[in-house]
Amino acid sequence: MKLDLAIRNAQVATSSGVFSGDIGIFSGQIVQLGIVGPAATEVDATGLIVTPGGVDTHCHLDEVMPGLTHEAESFDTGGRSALAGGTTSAISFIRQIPDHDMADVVAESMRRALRSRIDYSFHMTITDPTPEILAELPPLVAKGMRSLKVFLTYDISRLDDGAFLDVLVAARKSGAMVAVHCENYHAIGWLTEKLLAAGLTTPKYHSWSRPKVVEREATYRAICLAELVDTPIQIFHVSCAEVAEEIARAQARGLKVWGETCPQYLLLTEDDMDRPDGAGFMCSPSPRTKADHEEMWDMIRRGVIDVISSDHSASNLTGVHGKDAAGPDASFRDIPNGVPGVGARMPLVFSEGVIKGRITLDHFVRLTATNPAKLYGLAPKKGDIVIGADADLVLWDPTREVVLDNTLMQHAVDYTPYDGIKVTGWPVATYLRGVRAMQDNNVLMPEGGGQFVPRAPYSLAAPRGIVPNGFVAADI
Ligand code: DUC
Ligand code: ZN
Ligand code: ZN
Repeated sequence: MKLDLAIRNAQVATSSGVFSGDIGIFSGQIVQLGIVGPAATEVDATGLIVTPGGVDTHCHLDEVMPGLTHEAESFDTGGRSALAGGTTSAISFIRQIPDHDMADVVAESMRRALRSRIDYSFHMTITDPTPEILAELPPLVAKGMRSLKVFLTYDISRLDDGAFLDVLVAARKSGAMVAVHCENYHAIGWLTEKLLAAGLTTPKYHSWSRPKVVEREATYRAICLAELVDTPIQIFHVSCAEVAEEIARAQARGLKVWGETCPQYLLLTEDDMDRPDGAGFMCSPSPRTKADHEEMWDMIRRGVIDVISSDHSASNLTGVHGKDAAGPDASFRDIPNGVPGVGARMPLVFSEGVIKGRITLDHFVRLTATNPAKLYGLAPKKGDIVIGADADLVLWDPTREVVLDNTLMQHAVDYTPYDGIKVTGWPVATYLRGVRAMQDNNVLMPEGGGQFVPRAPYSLAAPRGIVPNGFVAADI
């Protein structure tokens, strides 16, 4: 058989180790590894490292919001940024919108995603689990959107404990994973009122309004409620070791609880929000301190945190929907949360993790590709360099030094919070299903080149079969 593409003489980094050799690709898939046969297209990767394409399982791209508005980042521009930074698949969000059937929002989201340059799937965010909405979920999960997302804070989206339990049970019954944003809504609201009344309104007080303990309390509560009804969960965007400790305790008890963090909790600090452009660093949970970053790397090395996603959430600094839209003296309460990061994630983790010696190369692969792909049912197609997987690959120059700036991100957002950070190691080429999608910062994959990836039932999302009593098991 003549291969379509051979990538030769690379350091090939897989989830289980690194070897020197070739990768053979036919019809978009990896078909040979080691020493491979002749190919129509030959790529010499001498001196380069090849990793699987990044899998970013927490990425807000053109999410349909109330009023059916558009976000700053479309699937086109977000996909362009992803490819520039070595990410080939993402899971975005389909949010329940008041007075709309879930199926309508699914249809609109699918329409928007037709512009994607990368492969994609969706989490479905449930903001009001009425019986009608819950009844809509099983067929949508069966179509491959095999995960639900809930918020325990934010006025427009938070669920109370009973509603959260309803979603957990709906997920268990339909075979979906649940992702949870954990912060205590009432504590944040109460603290916010007190801060604003005291005149403490600037972006730095965003972090004062949501200290670690509000994240830790909600994480512990989410874990307990998930244990009560035996539903696997992933805790989104863990910001500090105190929160990760709650996950570690749950894991030690054998619960199916996983933890994700993001580059903002490994690089940004609460002091960044005290800069003149501090609004650009506001996200929730809040960035913490440099000491917290090191503790989080420990949690990563221990395996308590096993996924690093971007939580790419794009508000411009300027413009009508931007972070400065409420004026220069706006209180932190009125400034949109979220930082862009889909393009920066892989280079930042490669440089801060692998090059600085905090993690091994195969651990980098697991954190940024294999584990998220497994946890959300994208494996074995996505997330590793193995025979039969999609040929989603990144070629890295491990010696290239690059100072990040917004142009390199290639997203639609007007800033990056990582501006000025120097990284060592840079993606020089990205392949999606065997097609060269980026070369030397030029994104070649056209708008619409990405595909929806339906996710089949998978074991990590299955319940353990351990509940407090027979009533919970059988009747709820
Ligand atoms: N936090 C979220 O929960 N979602 C998007 C942005 C943010 O900062
Ligand atoms: Zn969140
Ligand atoms: Zn998010």
